Amino acid sequence: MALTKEQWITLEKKASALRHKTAEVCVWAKGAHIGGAYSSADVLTALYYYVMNFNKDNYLDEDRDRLIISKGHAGVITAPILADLGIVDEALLPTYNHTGSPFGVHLDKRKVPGLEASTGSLGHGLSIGLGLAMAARLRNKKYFTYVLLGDGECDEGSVWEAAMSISHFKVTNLITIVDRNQCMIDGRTEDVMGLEPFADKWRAFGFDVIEIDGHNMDEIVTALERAKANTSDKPICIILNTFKGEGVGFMRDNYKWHYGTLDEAQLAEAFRDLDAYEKVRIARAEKEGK
Ligand SMILES: Cc1ncc(C[n+]2csc(CCOP(=O)(O)OP(=O)(O)O)c2C)c(N)n1
Repeated sequence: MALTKEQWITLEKKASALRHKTAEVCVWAKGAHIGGAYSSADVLTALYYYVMNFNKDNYLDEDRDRLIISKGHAGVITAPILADLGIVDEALLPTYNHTGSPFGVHLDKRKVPGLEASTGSLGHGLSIGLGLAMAARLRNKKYFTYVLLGDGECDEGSVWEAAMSISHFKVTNLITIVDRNQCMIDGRTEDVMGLEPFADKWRAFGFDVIEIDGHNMDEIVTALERAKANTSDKPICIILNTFKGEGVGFMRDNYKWHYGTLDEAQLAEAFRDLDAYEKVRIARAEKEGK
């Protein structure tokens, strides 16, 4: 158990608030990648609000932790997080995906403070993270680099080239995280391009694998802390078993909600679901938290 009950509940409330805000941004944007934002919402909350040394006062410091959101279409939740952290202007969120906005549907590092890399073209984030992590080692810096990949993204060969290098060079200050929601843009991963045995593939590339429920905040934090404390020379890949659209009944586990927008009735239904979901999640933290 990594979290106290209080910390766990605080993170649950934050993840829920972010899911609500993401739905609003999706409406303002007239469409965004909401399904994969929701599968990643819990790990992003754990990273930005508990695990990482990253905040509005240090986001430009050399020693800050780095997170590369390689599945860059999760911008629809990244922008609200950076606004909530006070790094970007919250008043600009309604412009998301509009002409002239600093926020495109994929975020641009040159326009969005706090963003470590412009992503959206899948398959590049792990190599970017590898470079940042090797730079830390060469310069004797203590920061950690985290890279969040989509499972569909792992169809890209470049992911595996980076994986090969990470284990070859024993880059253990890089923590690879995969959002294994089993869905991609136009189908289920196992129908489009089978990934299984997925964990064994990472093992074959020289990684130790931690596989967890990606919607259990305590498991997420425990896994990240275990990865940070790794003293072996094998890098770690955390596979998060998640659901696309987690939190909203009509989106959950449905690849058709990879990208979409919400009309008024759908937004109201989504909010009702998210409110009920928050209650269930908090009840679990109350029951299982210490
Ligand atoms: C190089 C590249 N090819 C294709 C796309 C189009 N695309 C956008 S999202 C996506 C599916 C990604 O699936 P996954 O990584 O599982 O994302 P998630 O389900 O977590 O949202 C694809 C193919 C892209 N953005 N970049």
